[in-house]
Amino acid sequence: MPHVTTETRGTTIPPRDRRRTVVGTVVGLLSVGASLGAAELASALARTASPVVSVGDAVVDNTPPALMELAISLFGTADKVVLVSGIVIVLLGVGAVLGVVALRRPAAGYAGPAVLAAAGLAAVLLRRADDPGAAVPVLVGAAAGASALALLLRSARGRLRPAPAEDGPGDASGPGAPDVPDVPATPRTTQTTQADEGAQAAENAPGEPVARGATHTENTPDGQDTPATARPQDAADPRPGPARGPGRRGFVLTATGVLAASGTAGALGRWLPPVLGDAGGPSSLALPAAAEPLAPLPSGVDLGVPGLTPFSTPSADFYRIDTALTIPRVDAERWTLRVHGLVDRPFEIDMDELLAAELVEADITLTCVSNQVGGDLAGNTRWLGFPLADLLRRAGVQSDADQILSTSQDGWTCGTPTEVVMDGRDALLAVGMGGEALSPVHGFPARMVVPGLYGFVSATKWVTDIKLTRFADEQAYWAQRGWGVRAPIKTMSRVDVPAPLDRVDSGEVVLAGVAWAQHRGVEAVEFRVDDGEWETAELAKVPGIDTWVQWVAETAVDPGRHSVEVRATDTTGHTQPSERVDPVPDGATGWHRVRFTAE
Ligand SMILES: Nc1nc2c(c(=O)[nH]1)N[C@H]1C(S)=C(S)[C@@H](COP(=O)(O)O)O[C@H]1N2
Ligand SMILES: [Mo]
Repeated sequence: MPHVTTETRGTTIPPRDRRRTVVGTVVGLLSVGASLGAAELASALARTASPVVSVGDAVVDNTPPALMELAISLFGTADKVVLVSGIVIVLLGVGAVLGVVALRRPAAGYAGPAVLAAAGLAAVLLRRADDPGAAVPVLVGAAAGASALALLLRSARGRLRPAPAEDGPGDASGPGAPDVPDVPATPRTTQTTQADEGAQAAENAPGEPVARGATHTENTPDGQDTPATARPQDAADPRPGPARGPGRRGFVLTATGVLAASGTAGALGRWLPPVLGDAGGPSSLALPAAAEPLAPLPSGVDLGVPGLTPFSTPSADFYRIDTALTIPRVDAERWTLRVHGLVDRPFEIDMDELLAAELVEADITLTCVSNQVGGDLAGNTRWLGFPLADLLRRAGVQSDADQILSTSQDGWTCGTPTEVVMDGRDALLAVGMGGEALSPVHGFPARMVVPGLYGFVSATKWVTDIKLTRFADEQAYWAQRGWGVRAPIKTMSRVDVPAPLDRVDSGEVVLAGVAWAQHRGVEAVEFRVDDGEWETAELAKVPGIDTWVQWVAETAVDPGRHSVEVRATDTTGHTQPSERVDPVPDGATGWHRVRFTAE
């Protein structure tokens, strides 16, 4: 297809401009790719945060709570993948534009990586003030990106030599078009005129770091620059045709090389950390038994209704909510917890000392404040840990310290009312769940769990610091973003069976679900079918007041569409209200309703 022009919104784009755009885009994308790949590898080797992740963390930190809610409800736990992909896509997009600009104005092209690097440095250093090493991958990435840009620009210039009038078929092809066997070195033909040469020189100006005149060079397939003074030889070349050979092949080779190198670096960067960091994982931690093991769960906690949430949540199925884009990998050997602030005797404890202490067990249902009515951001397990109250007593809490401000290894903070932790409930510095060490996603090697409080004000994972302070003086992560400060878990109930839009046989139908009112205990669960009279459901056994409880009922229904609604009453006599309230700022309310069809 010689002499192809492209019609775009009425504008005729000459083939060379289009080629320029395509080549520039490729140059930009590959430069960004090189930058990201090198940064990933550098972060793995330097054992520090990946810049993409740090930027993501900075985005998360500065996202308004309402938007955060939206993201969580839209993408669930995939919100992290969406965010990281979004950042990479934006970077690639910026890279593509910069690549096109750089072909014309290399100076502007190089300003791109410089500005991006500065922004990256700012994000990384603000977010990881404690880890200046996190700047290393940003700088390595910027250097790699700039080098790739230089390399690609140099060979792209060969690719984009102005073509003679007798352009051949190869001319219309972009980098993605099927390749035509390349012409060997210096196939420039006599058709290349002085005028072309002049146009090229003009095009490269201003500021392009290319020597012109006698030293004007172009790329040959073996990557060597051949002085353009070889022109007389060119003139001897008998073949008519396009000036497409050396530049094209050189560019494709360079581009492929850059792509392969960045892909390899990126893959290594992703693959290395788990390999390097394996020492110190949960499997290396031998948990002692509790000093006084808790009685086994009473038989009858599980009603065994098909489709009903099991009483004990396997760790692998336990919901996960946190702001961490990559799971902090904490070495138990090096882990310490500092207890300080408004205390008489600040101290630090390490894992050996913690495991040697008298550990206790407790059955506690954890719940996220972001859980919607009918949602599944709740899980129940048997925790193993050291009583937080004993830890605080050892430090000697001063009377005005109404807030326990805990901080995770990755800098998340959480404010818990001191009086709640000290009131005798099983608030734990937990090291185990479900009979095993905590898994990395659930806070290995140590986290907090406080029965009766939503996770965001109590359940700090990867906890490394506990500071006694005052609510009036310091605000934790979510409090700074408009969420509640004291957030007891609201009484809630859910229908699991039938599942929404299920089809069941008419006649007797089994209804079942779970209800919770941690640290108050569920007194009763009621249900009603098709907005009829409230009826009382049967409750399963529970080990205490800190867990959820399964409920079950039977009802007779005719063929047709039906709904079932549920509400719980806790032992204080409080019945969950029908009024629908959003999770922000301190938990949703409302009755869960499920629609189903009997046939
Ligand atoms: N370090 C850290 N701990 C955290 C959070 C967090 O973002 N970072 N989120 C909290 C919230 S909002 C909840 S609901 C619980 C969830 O714990 P899980 O992921 O083990 O279920 O962890 C809490 N602990
Ligand atoms: Mo949460």
